[in-house]
Amino acid sequence: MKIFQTEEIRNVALIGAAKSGKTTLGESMLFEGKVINRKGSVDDKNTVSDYRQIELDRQISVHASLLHTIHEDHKINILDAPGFSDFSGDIVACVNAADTAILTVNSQAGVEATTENAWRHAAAAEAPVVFFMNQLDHNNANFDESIRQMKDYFGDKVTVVQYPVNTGEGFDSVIDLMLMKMLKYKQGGGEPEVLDIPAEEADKADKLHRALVENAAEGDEALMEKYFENDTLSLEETRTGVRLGLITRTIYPVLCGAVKHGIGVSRLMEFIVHTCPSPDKMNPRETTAGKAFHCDVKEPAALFVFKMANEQHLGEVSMIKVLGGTISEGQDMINPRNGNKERISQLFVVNGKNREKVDKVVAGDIVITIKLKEIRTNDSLMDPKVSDAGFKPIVYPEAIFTTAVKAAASTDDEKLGSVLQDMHRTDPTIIAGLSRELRQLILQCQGEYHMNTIKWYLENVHKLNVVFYSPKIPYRETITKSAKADYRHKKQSGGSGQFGEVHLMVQPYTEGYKDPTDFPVRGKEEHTLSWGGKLIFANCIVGGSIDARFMPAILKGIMERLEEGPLTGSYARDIIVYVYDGKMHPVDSNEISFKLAGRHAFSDAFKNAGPKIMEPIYDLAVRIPEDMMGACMTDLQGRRAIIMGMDSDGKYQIIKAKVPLAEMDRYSTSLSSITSGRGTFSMKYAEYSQVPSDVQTKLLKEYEESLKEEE
Ligand SMILES: Nc1nc2c(ncn2[C@@H]2O[C@H](COP(=O)(O)OP(=O)(O)OP(=O)(O)O)[C@@H](O)[C@H]2O)c(=O)[nH]1
Ligand SMILES: [Mg+2]
Repeated sequence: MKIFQTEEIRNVALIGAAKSGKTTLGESMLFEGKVINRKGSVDDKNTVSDYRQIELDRQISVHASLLHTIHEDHKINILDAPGFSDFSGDIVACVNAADTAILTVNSQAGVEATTENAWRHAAAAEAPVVFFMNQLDHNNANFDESIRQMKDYFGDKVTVVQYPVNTGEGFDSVIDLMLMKMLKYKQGGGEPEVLDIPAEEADKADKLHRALVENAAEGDEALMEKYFENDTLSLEETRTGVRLGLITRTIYPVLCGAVKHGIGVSRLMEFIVHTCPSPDKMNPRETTAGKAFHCDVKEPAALFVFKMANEQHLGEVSMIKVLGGTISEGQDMINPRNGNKERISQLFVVNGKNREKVDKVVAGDIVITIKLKEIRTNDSLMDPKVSDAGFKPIVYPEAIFTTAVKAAASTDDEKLGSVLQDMHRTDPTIIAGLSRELRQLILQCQGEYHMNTIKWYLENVHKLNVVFYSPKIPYRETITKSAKADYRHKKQSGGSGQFGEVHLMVQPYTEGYKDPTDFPVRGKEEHTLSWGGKLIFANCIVGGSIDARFMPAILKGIMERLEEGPLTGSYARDIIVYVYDGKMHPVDSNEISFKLAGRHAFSDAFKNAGPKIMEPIYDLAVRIPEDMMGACMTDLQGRRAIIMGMDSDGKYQIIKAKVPLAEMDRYSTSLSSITSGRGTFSMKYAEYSQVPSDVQTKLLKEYEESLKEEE
């Protein structure tokens, strides 16, 4: 394959609404570029992009695919992203790696929740966006209404570059406001017939052309001057203006078609080549050391791993974007994360699962490589000259869904843990780890559908049957008043016996607490507990009733009980223990006896000290469309939420609330169904607070029952 130079490369990410036609568009672009000679379809399960078994089973895109096509001797790299929000990890990777996002809109549906999701990720990555309004061959396609919605959601910089003449069955023609021509396509695609704009469209076309040229001129002073001088811009000037506006995100052009029938595809490719920026025209990338790095063949060699994948027959594959210089087979590079040397062994240009070896790639290109020694998503490989820092990492969306998971056969639990760790390598939005406190394997991801995808892989690829269940809540226990208790541990069994007696008092720990006056406090140790909160251990022994050497054993006994709280086995916290009396036996007293006496005395005192269960409370921010406020509030009230305030954000409202974690199981699924996928939320741990008494009663009962089960 020819080596393409930086200016001959365009990188686009196909993002947009679920099922709006991204994969079909990718397939059509390959067909138009003669990279394939037979066009597959998602319905026939034979597209180049959706080639994985899970994608064939479900007829949706689950993972991003890398494709490429050719137009006028330019190479267009295409990253076909999934549309469903559960796969946002890959959407984010694609918009970060590409230079322009082509955001498809289904003209029957306008702006959908998944359209907004794609937009949000493109905006976060500061990626240029070109809209492609698709599916205009449907009788209920509505171009004008979709444009209205797009302006409403994404602002006035949404700029019509093409509009359809005859939507619905038989759709074949569009007015192109940049070329000021009518393009008439054959069913199946190919180059369109270029016709004059019909008289009845002239006024509308002129008006929209003016708006386009004005928006194009706005991004650049020289163009603005030309525009004032000549009252218009040439085609080349308009292209330049739109390109600058794309880079600065001050113009979002809209093209249109019906990609299933090839309508609009060749012109979109021409637009990508002539108007979208080549990689060297993009703003420089920043390294973690704050240095700006220009995507230029003259710069030192540099590449960024934006995605990893496991491919049949190839094993682990790294998708890379070359961000500087030239990368050749056999080249040595440095990974700034660990200082390791990595040798580039093989480079492939790919189209889905088909690949072609190349010996060299130039700055701006996107290819795959294999057999790197120790590599992760977000790693950079740099020329030794500039190996002090890599590129800034992609920031993945935070997990919004948490579940506990276990293998159906407990002997598989270890394998499950390590498979999930592996999955994190190829999808950083899958986060799994064993919680020591909850004694559960906790899986976090982007939603219930994402979880089911993980399940599919576990079952079909790793032959692991798994069970998902609710994660436990990390409750805490504490006390609300002071109480005293004594405990004597005594055991006489033949030879030497065991004896220890401890009298203690417990009191809640609060800032600025006061010590009791019944006994002198001689020494105090403050322990910050690893699970949060404090334990103050006070030695109030007078007259040597317990030897100082037994105090650590008493503390140990108390600590053990704190780790497994007396009420529900959860961690206890924020307690002061005053050990003020006790007894020893000259022969039988030893550490173990005092440990046990301390533990039991503490437990007894705790139970009489108004013990309370505390639960984690989270700060929740829910972003929803205004008209869904009512339903969302009602739902939150059912979750014991306390509403803290409200903010507006354009057409959206942000509800801020404090909610108990225990009420938030599968919240992403409920919110999605209440808001038809439009609502989003984020959650952050805030504090522990006492559970209401009915909840406490329920928890105590549950714990008792679980103890019985264990017996
Ligand atoms: N009539 C018509 N159908 C289309 C068009 N484009 C795509 N489709 C159909 O719409 C469905 C979804 O197409 P895909 O290409 O899988 O859409 P996608 O955006 O890649 O979907 P995801 O990646 O799963 O979000 C398929 O049945 C396509 O055949 C079009 O222009 N016209
Ligand atoms: Mg797709």
